[in-house]
Amino acid sequence: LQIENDLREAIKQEQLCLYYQPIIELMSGHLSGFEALIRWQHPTKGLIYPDEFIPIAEETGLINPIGWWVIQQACYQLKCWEKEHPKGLKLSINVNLSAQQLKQKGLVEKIGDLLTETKIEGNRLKLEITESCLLETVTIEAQRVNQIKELGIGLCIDDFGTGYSSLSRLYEFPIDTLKIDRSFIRRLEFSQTAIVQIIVSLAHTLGINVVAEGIETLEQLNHLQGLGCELGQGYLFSKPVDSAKANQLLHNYN
Ligand code: G
Ligand code: G
Ligand code: MN
Ligand code: NA
Repeated sequence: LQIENDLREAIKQEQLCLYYQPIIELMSGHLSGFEALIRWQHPTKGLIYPDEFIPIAEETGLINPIGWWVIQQACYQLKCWEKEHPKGLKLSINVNLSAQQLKQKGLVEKIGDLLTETKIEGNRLKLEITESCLLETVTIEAQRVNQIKELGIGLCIDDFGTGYSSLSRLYEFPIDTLKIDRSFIRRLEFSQTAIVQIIVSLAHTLGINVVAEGIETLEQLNHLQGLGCELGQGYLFSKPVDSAKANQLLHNYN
């Protein structure tokens, strides 16, 4: 496959990069952190979005080196921002993790070493896994999830409400955050608030944080504030931006 070869080359030639989308505290408007979203700066095709190459990376196993690169890059970026904003910057970065990465032996040890090496506290890093990924986990991967948690790293369930939910998994895993899928946020416009309301109250009852995804309008924001949803991201605040622009956002917010 041409794209597979190109992707191998992309890793070597450092054509991959991370974009960052702000995650905002909805009550105060403060910046809580960023979600890292991978992009591929292709030499001839321009900027390629993850939907076009992550599935191929997953099929070919290239997701492991790529995913590892993402985690490293996120830690280096945190380090970099810390230097530029020395006054107690308490940002975190969310990284998306593929199901396959959890199957990797040695993943947790590698992450632990990286945190030690970069002197980054575990709680500055959050790993997002989808609800279907969590449902599929077998014992060994479940152990890995728990070991990740022991490093202090946050665990987020991405696209919550769209996969095959097994609510009992919320008890089995040390989950910090539910990310409400943007399809439910879109429906707030039509006053379909019930599902968001239920997810927020479920999360809060369990002592879990909630992030609303895909907030595009003030009306949606007002609904979410009314429902007590504490965190959000979406085009209303900012689209995903490159690291230089994210750095500017840091200056504006802090
Ligand atoms: O901008 P957006 O097109 O960035 O992202 C589309 C999808 O790609 C999202 O579902 C997101 O979870 C996924 N994605 C983005 N970056 C990464 C990454 O670094 N690793 C994995 N596994 N998925 C990612
Ligand atoms: O599945 P994941 O949540 O990780 O995907 C994030 C995806 O959502 C990225 O493709 C990102 O570019 C996109 N996104 C982020 N904010 C918005 C938004 O406000 N509206 C829409 N339509 N997409 C968004
Ligand atoms: Mn995500
Ligand atoms: Na999501």
